[in-house]
Amino acid sequence: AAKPAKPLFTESSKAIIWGMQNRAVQGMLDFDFCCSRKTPSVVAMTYPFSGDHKQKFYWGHKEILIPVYKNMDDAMTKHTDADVLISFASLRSAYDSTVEALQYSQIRTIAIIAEGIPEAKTRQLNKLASEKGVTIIGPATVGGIKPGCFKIGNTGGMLDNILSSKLYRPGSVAYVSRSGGMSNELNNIISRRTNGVYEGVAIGGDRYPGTTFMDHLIRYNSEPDVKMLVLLGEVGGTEEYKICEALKDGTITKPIVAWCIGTCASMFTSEVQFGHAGSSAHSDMETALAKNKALASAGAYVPTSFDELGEKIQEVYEFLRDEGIIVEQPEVPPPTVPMDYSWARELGLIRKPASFMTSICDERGQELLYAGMPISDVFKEDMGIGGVLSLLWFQRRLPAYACKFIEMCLMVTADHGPAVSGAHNTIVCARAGKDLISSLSSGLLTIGDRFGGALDAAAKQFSEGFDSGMIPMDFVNHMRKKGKLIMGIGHRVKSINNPDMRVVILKDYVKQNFPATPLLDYALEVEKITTSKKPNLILNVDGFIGVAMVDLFRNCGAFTREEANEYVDIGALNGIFVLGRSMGFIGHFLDQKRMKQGLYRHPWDDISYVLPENLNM
Ligand code: Q5B
Repeated sequence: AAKPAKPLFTESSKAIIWGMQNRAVQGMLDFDFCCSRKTPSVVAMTYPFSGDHKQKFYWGHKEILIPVYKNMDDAMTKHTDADVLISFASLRSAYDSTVEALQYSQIRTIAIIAEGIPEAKTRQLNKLASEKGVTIIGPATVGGIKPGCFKIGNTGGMLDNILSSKLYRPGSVAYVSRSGGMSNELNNIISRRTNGVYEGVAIGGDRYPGTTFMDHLIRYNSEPDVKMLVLLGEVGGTEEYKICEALKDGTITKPIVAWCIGTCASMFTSEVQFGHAGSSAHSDMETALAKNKALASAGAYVPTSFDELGEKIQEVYEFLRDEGIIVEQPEVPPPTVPMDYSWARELGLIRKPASFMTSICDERGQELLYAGMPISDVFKEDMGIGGVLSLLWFQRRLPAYACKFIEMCLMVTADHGPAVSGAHNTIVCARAGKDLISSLSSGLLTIGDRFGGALDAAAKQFSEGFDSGMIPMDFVNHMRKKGKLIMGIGHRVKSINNPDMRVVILKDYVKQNFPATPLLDYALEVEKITTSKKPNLILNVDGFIGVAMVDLFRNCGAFTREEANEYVDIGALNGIFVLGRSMGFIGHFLDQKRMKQGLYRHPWDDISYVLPENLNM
């Protein structure tokens, strides 16, 4: 019997991963756990574009930290037990990072996942690796898997696949394929037809793979626990003929089931290039048909089609089992690896009450939805800011006249000069060197009952008076008796002699477009009474918008009475002033910055200092 070759992977193999491939790393750790490995197979990650830090992963239920090093040298010197490098480097950086890894004698195996590395570069890598006695798997591969021991990156797919193909414990069948995708199909076929996979390697689809079919088959042939071999070759190249020679000269002694895919190439009238760089026949010899024929005559078990590959594998396996060459072992269930929350949820296996609910916007799908309406439709229908606001604030489409009214409110409240409280605060804040958001917030925080924030309270007070059947005079007297100011009444500079044009504009529009304005009419009657006492006690811009919005809610047909009241109660209407005036505050901020205004200090002569007399304590 041939001397057993040193296995590429054992249950104590440890890898350094090149690249921030957290999913692949977690997949490897889950595989390790369900194989009952004692320690994780990933000891470190290296990635030149990140600083040194640690990444969190699961080891079964537990959370563990795996170090990430910016420099490969640190990863190697701090983890001298690592003997495998799995490189997820791109085709641009794979060469340099592999050359670098080859400088470290601890590394015995390198898997290169990248596709598209120039062939000349791959050949240089292969030469260097062979000088150093390093096994390269790839490039252009998913890698390989040794059940119970080690899994390269994403090989074998997700955990449910690992479990269903029983890749957590060794079987007796070792395979080699070119294709990573097909290697997963082999895992499936072999697990169904035999006692399972002992080891499987996908050498990769490039013309010059780092290791060849023969490298792995010879290794498997000398491995006592491997009882039969499976080869999945493909159209292109002549590597399969070396296997024919090895079968004939006795280098390969174990039964081998072989199939080269790509037999359909003969159905095409021109040369066919399949998915891999190497999968194209340049001569008759390189066709899948010719290679299958040669393999069969060399003594391999060759099915008549890929569909029959499983049956052929089963046939050979059952023969070996019946001969006592393969002794089936009792199945031991693998340890349970907890399922990731997101995956379990996707499979519909778990549910959890959300801690957070939303009903206005959904950004998860292909297209952003405002209250269920795709953003492209919002533009198609030219809904404008008023329409967007109606969707996001009220979850419904309001009639066009209502959207226009909302936009008009935003326009008239956009600014009212630098002297008003909010603009003043914004300006002082900007001049103190603060940023836009701080200055804007400073202005917004000034909005309240007296300044700009009287819309909701006005809507509520006038509604209560009107709904309770109080005539306007009684309402005014009632408020006075309670010692309360009527919200939405009064202005510092505007009066009946100096009317507020903003209110005039809105009033004209509302009178012409709203279906009914009972509350506004009531408020205007109140205004007549208050202005007869003092000319500045007008229905101000806050009060006007407040009562007009109540008329809109109650009469546009889009809200129930309860909904109309609720929007007032929850403070929606002040939002109109806040939103509108934000435009002005931002304008004031930019204005101050543009004019390079320095720190504001209030002049002493404008402050009356009224301290208590010296108390002579
Ligand atoms: N009296 C607005 O006051 C102001 C009365 C009233 C009954 C009233 C005041 C008020 C309610 C809140 C309100 C929004 C503080 C205003 C806005 C946006 C702005 C701002 C801008 C912009 C003005 C004098 C006499 C007193 C008071 C009586 C006053 N208000 N009676 N109900 N509401 N209104 N805020 O002029 O007998 O002499 O003691 O709080 O609606 O913020 O441009 O500046 O776009 O930025 O200082 O338009 O009306 O009057 O407090 O000296 O009172 O009138 O009881 O009577 P004034 P005061 P008496 S819009």
